[in-house]
Amino acid sequence: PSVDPSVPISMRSFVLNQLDSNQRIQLLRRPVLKSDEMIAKVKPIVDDVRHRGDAALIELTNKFDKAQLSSTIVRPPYAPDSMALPLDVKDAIDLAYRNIRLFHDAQATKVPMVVETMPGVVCSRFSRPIARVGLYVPGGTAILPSTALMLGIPAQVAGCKEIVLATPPRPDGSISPEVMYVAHLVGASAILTAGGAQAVAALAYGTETVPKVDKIFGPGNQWVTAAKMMVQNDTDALVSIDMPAGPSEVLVITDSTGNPRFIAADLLSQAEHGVDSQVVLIAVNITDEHLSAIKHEIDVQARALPRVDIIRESIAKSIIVSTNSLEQAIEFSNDYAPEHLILHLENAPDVVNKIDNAGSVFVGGFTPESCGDYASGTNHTLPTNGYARQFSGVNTQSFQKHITSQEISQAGLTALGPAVITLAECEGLSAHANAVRVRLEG
Ligand code: HSO
Ligand code: ZN
Repeated sequence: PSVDPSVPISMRSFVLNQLDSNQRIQLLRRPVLKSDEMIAKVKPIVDDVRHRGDAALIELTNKFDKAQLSSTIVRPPYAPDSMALPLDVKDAIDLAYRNIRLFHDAQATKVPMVVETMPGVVCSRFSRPIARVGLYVPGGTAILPSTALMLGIPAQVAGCKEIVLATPPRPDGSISPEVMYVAHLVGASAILTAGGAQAVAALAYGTETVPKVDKIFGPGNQWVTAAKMMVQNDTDALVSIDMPAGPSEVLVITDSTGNPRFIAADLLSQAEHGVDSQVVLIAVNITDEHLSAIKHEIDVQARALPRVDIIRESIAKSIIVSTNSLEQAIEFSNDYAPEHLILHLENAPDVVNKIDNAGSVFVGGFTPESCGDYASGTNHTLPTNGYARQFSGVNTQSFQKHITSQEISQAGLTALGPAVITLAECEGLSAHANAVRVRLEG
């Protein structure tokens, strides 16, 4: 589509106090995901891979990725040539690996939790890795080795036995050396050179060569998301997924201390992900001049970016909400439940304990989201679409199950048993009551 370059790249503006409740609800809304429609489209693909296995996978990879492969699975040792990188890129990946590893190591449940609820009644909980996991690393408009790190590191830390990293191949059939290098670092046991719904189906059901996995992680386009939702609902597949995914989001709250250049840069870093990226700025008590300076920076910086065409579309759908109350700003943000929340506020650290819903929080003017996207240590696979109300981002425990256990002594049963008998009789389940009685009668 032709764009008029004289039209400013600007967000729509609203004043929080002037919104009626319907308008407020409207602003909190994300684009509707046409999941039923997408599920109807991916079903034939998923069924095909499920029934014809590798043959279907190879045909679909040829059709969608234009790559001609005789096998879609690569096992280690990965060829050194396939992961040859410029030194600065390798060093940057190594630094990111180190930080993400440190943060995810600290999250692992290592020692069992043990609670003696009554004398002689010992309850405990211990963790085990999910044995086989599939990690989806999108291809498309950008290569995403960072996503391979964000999914591979917690899988490695948790001790998953089979780590299958799926990613669409390039037309020559190869995978980018960055992703290959990360696969090597995280100890991926196989690389599935396929993308889209066909990759998800192969992971969920397995094929002659692709191992079936127990849980599928990772972001993806609508095809990938619909396929994940579909296989999760199939009890034959017996597979779970990390979380429902939607377009990426950032919400920035600023006050009069916010630096317009920093704020604009943060908003644009999210806007460049895709035309559906959700970008929100809440301005607390700032002057018209300050707001104009932010808008000016957005326009100027956007025009200098290679992905300006994507940004033009996403920024046009984005919003600035002005308010004179920090409390109202926080309330709006908690209601929105953003994937990323950036606090460009004078007392940013003090605001953190008022945040109830967000995927990840970036505190203060020197904490760009980009650092969390790549290398500070936190995970960038986060809940979108308002799901931050009930979901956490991907973390080490996403790759673990927690098993409870108990051990009761004879004295413990003597103390606890009568209550269990009473409750069992209450429910009319006498066999349950008997299981205690036979022991107490000794
Ligand atoms: N911001 C994205 C993650 C990402 N950014 C990957 C750059 N690369 C998640 O919302
Ligand atoms: Zn990003």
